[in-house]
Amino acid sequence: MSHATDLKTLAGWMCADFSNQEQAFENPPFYAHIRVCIRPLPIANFPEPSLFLEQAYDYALDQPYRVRVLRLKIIEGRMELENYKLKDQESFLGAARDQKKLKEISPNDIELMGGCDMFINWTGTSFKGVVKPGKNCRVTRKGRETYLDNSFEIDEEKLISLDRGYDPVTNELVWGSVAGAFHFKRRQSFANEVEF
Ligand code: CYC
Repeated sequence: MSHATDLKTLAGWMCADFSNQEQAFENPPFYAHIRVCIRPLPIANFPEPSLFLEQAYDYALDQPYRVRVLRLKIIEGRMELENYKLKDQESFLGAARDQKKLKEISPNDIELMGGCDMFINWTGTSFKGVVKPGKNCRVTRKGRETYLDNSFEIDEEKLISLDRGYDPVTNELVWGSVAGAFHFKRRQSFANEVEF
């Protein structure tokens, strides 16, 4: 059984090669086949627990369209997650599937995405994350400024994730799944690579 500040279990569950193949197959107009690959960054370079994330279409695994570093922290008895961009995303493309590249990343290569911190709570059977309230996580997409509203849930079986962007003035949905959350399953776990 896990608990509210169990970074190791959370990281162990997050570090995997995830696919929503079943969902994409069942509902092709609404869900593309996406792969999410998360690997721990070596503690030699990142003394604070940090994960590297790549999101890609299954047919273009070597050209991920979203690359981030996620830093896990314990603050006031619960966990939080900070989101970082890569200053030069191009130089590290594919690092989630290439340990040699992964080892070349250092804290100097990343940049905090202000306003995008998340709370992560233990539900008793899973961890649930949500971005901190206040519409502060701004994402410009299709030339429009939006704020992120999201939630994800993870356990031993699955990763469920819903990320959407809304217009800060009208609260109208601008981007994100109209059909609901993405359901990912693990193809391969990297829990054994977690060093913290
Ligand atoms: C955006 N997703 C975002 C943003 C944050 C997260 C902070 C806004 C800033 C940014 O572009 O990074 C964070 N979402 C998360 C985290 C998880 C999550 C930490 C737990 C793994 O689910 N994002 C995912 C999903 C996936 C997704 C697994 C569903 C397919 O990690 C989609 N998130 C997604 C997209 C954007 C986004 C498409 C918009 C990015 C953009 O247009 O720039």
